[in-house]
Amino acid sequence: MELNALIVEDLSCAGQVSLTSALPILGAAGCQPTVLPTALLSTHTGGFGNNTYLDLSNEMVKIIQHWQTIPLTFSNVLLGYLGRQPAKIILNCLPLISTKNSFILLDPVMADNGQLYRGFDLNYVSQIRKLASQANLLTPNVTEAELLLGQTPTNGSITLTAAQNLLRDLKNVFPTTAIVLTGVTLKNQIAVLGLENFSREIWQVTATKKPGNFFGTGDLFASLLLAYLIHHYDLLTAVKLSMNFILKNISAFEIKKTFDQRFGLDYSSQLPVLLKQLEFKGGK
Ligand code: PXL
Repeated sequence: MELNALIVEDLSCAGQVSLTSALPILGAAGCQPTVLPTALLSTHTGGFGNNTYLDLSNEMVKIIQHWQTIPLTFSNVLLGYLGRQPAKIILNCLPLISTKNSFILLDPVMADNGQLYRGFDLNYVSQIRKLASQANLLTPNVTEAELLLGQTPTNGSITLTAAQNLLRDLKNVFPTTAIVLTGVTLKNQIAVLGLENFSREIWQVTATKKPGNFFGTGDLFASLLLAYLIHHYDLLTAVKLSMNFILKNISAFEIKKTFDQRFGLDYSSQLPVLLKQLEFKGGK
């Protein structure tokens, strides 16, 4: 995979979500990230009250039009929180900014714990469903997986068997897309399940669940995953390393119990580890 990446996500000014974590991770990993911001917000929409929201759909169209005049296409594309209209725009523009061989990771950021994020509705879900069929890798959490399947979301806590069924059902709907189902909570464990294109076998990576609910963890996970994949790690190893990165960061925060988790995870302590792993892999 070539060392370039386009990140299509919102810019939430405060709180480490979306672009504010994907950009430093993919930049540090030497992936020369280019950004296409979908919306500008004062904070993410999850718990800070009346956040501002500027939809950047019109600007995105102009940015892409300009890109058509310069030699710029992307071998890797990370699609995350796409705002309201932007999902439609991306559907139209994806062929213009990617090539036939581009690797598209769609993190269908739209819901968690049984609830759509503020500002999203079932129309957005259906746009994301269309996009998902064009992605090479999909990384939904349990609620997003249920929504993609047209199911009424549960509260996000399911059994292992139900999670495996969810994964298989998704694979039937999106047969050419590898799927990593995140945030499967099993008693005191947290699991990530994967189903790839070359095998019908589901794999699972499990870790002890850490207390707390840091915002932006899913965004961080998707950007780490892409960074490792670009550096030729296989998907299962990339998932293990990404989970490890996040769990180590959370441990660092357990010491600071008063930290307001709405501001997201400070990933900085693990960046040297990431760089060492990528250096070892010889990609930099
Ligand atoms: O971390 C997911 C996310 C990304 N971007 C925005 C959000 C959220 C979750 O609440 O509100 C704007």
